[in-house]
Amino acid sequence: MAFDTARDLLLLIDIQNDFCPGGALAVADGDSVVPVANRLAGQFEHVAATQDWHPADHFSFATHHAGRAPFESIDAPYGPQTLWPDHCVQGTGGAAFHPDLDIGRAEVIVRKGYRPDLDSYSAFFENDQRTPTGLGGYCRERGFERIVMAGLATDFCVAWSALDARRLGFEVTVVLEGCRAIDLDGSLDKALHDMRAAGVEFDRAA
Ligand code: VGL
Ligand code: ZN
Repeated sequence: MAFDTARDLLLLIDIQNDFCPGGALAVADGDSVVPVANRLAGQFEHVAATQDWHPADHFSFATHHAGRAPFESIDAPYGPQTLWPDHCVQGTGGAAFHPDLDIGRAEVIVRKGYRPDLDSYSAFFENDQRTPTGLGGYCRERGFERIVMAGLATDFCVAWSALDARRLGFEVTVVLEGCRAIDLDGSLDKALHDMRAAGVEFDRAA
C-alpha cells in the first residue's frame, strides 16, 4: 500500500475482546486481525480507533426484548435492527481492546453505541444514519483525506464506517486481511458489493 502519512488516517475498528474468540459476540478468527492491525499501526503517522461501548440493557441486545433471540431482526424506529448477544458493556473486560493490540499511538478513540435506544455500527453516524459521532468533523479539521480501515466486523462496523466515510467525501481503503466478518444471511457479500459500488478501495497491508 502506498501511504501519504500527512493526509492518511488509520482507523482500527472495534478490535475488542467481545468480538474475539471466547468473547460474547465472537467473530470467527477475529483475533487474527491483531497482528495485521499492529503492522499497519507501525506504518501510519496517524492512528485512530473505535470502541463499541454499550450501556447494560442496550436496545440492540436480544435480552432487552422479551421473547427475542440473538441474530433476529426487529423494526426499530430508525429502521431494521439486528439483535445481538449482550456485548461490549461499558467498562467490562469484553469491551476492552484485545490485550495484544498496539493502541498506544492512537490519537483519538471514538466510543459509539452508548445511547440506550440507538445502536451505532459506523464510526461516523449512529444507526439512524443522522446522529454524528463527531469523527467526521474531527477528520476534516485534522485535514485527513483518506481513511484506511481494518478491524471487526467486516460486514457491520467496518462496512458501515467505510460507506459513511465515502458519503462524507473521504477516500477509503479497507485492508481486508485485517478484517473478519460475522456473515449473517449473506451480509458479507452484500457489504463487499456495497463498498465496491461506493468507491471503497481494497488493499493489502505491506
Ligand atoms: C458490531 C454488531 C454489534 C461490530 C458491533 O463491531 O461489527 N457488530 N455491535
Ligand atoms: Zn455493538
